[in-house]
Amino acid sequence: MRRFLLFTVSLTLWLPVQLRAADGNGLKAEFFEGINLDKLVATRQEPSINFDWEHAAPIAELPADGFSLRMTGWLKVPRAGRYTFILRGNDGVRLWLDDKQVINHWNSGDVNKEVSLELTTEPHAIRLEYFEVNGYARVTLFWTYPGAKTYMPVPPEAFFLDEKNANAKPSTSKKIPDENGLNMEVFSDTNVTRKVGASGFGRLESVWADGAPLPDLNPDSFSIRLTGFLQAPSTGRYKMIYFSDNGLRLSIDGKIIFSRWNNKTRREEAFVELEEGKLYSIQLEQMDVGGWSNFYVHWILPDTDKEISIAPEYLFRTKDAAKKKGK
Ligand SMILES: [Ca+2]
Ligand SMILES: [Ca+2]
Ligand SMILES: [Ca+2]
Repeated sequence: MRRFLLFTVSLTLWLPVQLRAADGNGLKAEFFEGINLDKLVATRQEPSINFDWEHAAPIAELPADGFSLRMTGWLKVPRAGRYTFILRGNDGVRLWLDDKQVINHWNSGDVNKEVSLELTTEPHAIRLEYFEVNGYARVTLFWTYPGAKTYMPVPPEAFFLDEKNANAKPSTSKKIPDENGLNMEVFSDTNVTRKVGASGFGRLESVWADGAPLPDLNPDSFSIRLTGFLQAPSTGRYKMIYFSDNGLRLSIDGKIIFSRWNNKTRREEAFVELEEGKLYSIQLEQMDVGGWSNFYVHWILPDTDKEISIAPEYLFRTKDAAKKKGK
């Protein structure tokens, strides 16, 4: 009950309350070969529905083209009322809420579909299906909630792996680790100065689109800072690749990997040596000065040639979280 209250209060006030993720945040993600959920190749936990794979593969086991994804879990809204959900991406999407299909666009090409629904604060079963046939691959679920001025990606704090977690009753069952991902600070200027909020954040990528990271933030003048730890899956030379609209800075163990803080939109690459199992502190800053905004950081592992998304299992909010995970 305490956790339930904390969650409700945090999302209701949002600014400047520090969000604390309850145990069991996230969604179950099943990745399939083929565009029709054909052959299951991996199951993992993902913090939210906010992916920008561009031309890369989501995970090493999958090709960059011709895959599909099913995400399931529970959605809990911060207060009762009318919510507008917007699904944007490329290619096909299907969305169910409370076992009712609310969006169905199972075609190739860009998609931008919305649905408006009255929701209670009870947990709502959610299911997303997605496929990528070729070219660009991305999918983000946005919402606007009652009283909000802008829309934003539905944050990880609103997703739960099971109904019990969503109700946040004290549970004696095995805890699902929620330490993966990073810490996010949000600023109401383009120079990471005026801090207006903080929360957990799952990945080194986000599509803000024409919206903002927080509901009342000016979508054309904001910046964010992500901090935490990165663990490398193998030893060797990594090619790091980023894209950002607009500026982006990335440092690993205090060493600057990328630094481009201007109004341009650009993709760039750099090499970095990493050791298997070692924990590296990581900091990413990103900003938008107007219009569309998104960013991602991908990597190509040593002795491979496939660009892939950095999965949340390699990202940790704290050093302790990574140590716990390693056991
Ligand atoms: Ca595509
Ligand atoms: Ca913008
Ligand atoms: Ca922009």
